[in-house]
Amino acid sequence: MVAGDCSSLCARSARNGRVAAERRRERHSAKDDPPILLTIAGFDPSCGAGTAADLKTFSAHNCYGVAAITALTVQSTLGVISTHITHAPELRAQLDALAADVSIAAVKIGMLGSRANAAVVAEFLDQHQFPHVVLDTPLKSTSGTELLDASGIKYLGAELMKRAEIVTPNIAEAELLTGMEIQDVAAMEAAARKLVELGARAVILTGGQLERAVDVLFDGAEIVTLSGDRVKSENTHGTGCTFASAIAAQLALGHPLREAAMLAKAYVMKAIERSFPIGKGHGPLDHFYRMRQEPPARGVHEVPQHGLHPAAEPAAH
Ligand code: PXL
Repeated sequence: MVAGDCSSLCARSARNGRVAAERRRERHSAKDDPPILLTIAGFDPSCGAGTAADLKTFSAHNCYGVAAITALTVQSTLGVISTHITHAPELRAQLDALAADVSIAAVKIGMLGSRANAAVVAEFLDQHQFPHVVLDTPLKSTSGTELLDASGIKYLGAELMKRAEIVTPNIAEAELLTGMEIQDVAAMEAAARKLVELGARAVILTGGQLERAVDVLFDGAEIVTLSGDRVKSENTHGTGCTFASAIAAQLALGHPLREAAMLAKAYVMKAIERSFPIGKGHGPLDHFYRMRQEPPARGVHEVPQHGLHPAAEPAAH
């Protein structure tokens, strides 16, 4: 075969592929498709936190996830070794490519790395007005590595908080953002109010570090405390990312804010409870615990009553 034959054949088969894909799209009804959620966050190679945790959470809620990477972190379950922040134009290009292609039902924002990236995200949100935006605020890793630079933290407080439907800091992050000291639930409530004064539309301040795992939700009108038992586990890496992503998924699925927060808290508690260690340090949650059924107890068997075999059907008289 000569080269010309091959290239015209290839062009024809590519054209046929495109036409077939177009026909499939036309026949397809989008009504029952899962919502598409975008995470804007860093990559953690141990896949406990960041984009990997977010995408697993979206999938566990029957949503489809896409991701724009703000940083490559070098880390394992033992902690963060280094971070390599994505340059702002590259982040912008990822966001533009995704928004031009898919319809985004909700955005979850995690590690941003730099003020320049935070500014790109603010601009992107202004341009698109997405139905739901959840802003998580990972500022430092547990091992102390900076996840957002100092001017980025100021920018987040002044510019990003007001663009989100809900902000989800933990106690240490709320202390950094408000300058307040938080040691009990009363102080959590005061800090949640302060964050709303500073521009947040709603805040859920997570108190996983406290003896009782109480979260405080303030939507500018009413304070709601969500309490739960502290789940004892070493496998808590990525809890914040998972919680914020679960809220984004529940909002995209149509739940109102308070309900979305309660469902997300229940999911996170169960995912910690069912977690398993994968390395020598803090392991991830089990995002897919719902897919892992406990095996039946030994000697106990569920016998289907109908439809297995004519012998299993009730006799017709
Ligand atoms: O858990 C906060 C967090 C978020 N995102 C990324 C991280 C971490 C903590 O290490 O690495 C990418």
